[in-house]
Amino acid sequence: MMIDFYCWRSGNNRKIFMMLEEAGLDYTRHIVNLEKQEQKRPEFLAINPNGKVPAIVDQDGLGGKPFRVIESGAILIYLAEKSGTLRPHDPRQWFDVVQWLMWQMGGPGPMFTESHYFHSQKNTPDMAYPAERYDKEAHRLLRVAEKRLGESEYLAADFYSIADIAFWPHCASVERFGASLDAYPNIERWFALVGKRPAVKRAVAIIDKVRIETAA
Ligand SMILES: N[C@@H](CCC(=O)N[C@@H](CS)C(=O)NCC(=O)O)C(=O)O
Repeated sequence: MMIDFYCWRSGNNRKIFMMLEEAGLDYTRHIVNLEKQEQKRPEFLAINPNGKVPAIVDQDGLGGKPFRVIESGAILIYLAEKSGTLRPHDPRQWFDVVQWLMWQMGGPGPMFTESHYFHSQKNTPDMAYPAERYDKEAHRLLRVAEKRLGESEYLAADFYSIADIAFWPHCASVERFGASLDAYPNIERWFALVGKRPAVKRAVAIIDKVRIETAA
């Protein structure tokens, strides 16, 4: 039985494509077109009351019954648990992973998005202050990752984990808030390393296909 994956082509969804490909799980993608506001339709709100993608429904979920999961970080944990992929059993290693996953969910996830938005508005009256504030925070988070990836091969530890999956898609578009990975050699090294994984290449190819299918 398959996993129904409600998705779009944007960053938080890319994490789930990467994980589904890594775990080799069967899934069906259901495009929720954000440009048509499909995420706010009642039929999708019945799946995710928060009106955002990604969301999954595992038809063979907990207790063998359909189980719905929302929030990309929770979906990554769920899929790691379900498949046993990228799920270290040593509690110390697992909580290192969970900490860096939560760092991404509360830090770069929302902050890079806001920074991108306010960066694009910075010449509009009253927008200079929020643009500067979010740019500063986004660059600070990049410096945190840069230091971390200078000490450790991957984000959470010396092995690839769902924390890397969570951060990777957001690093592909830092120029949207005026940053460049050229200035962050440790992130650049790690970004290339993760990008070489066959599952990541498959996920990127699928997302490109979705982009073509959904081009207006
Ligand atoms: N915290 C959520 C954020 C999800 C999110 O912001 N999704 C975006 C696409 S990447 C979305 O659905 N935006 C449409 C909207 O906000 O109406 C997660 O990590 O899953």
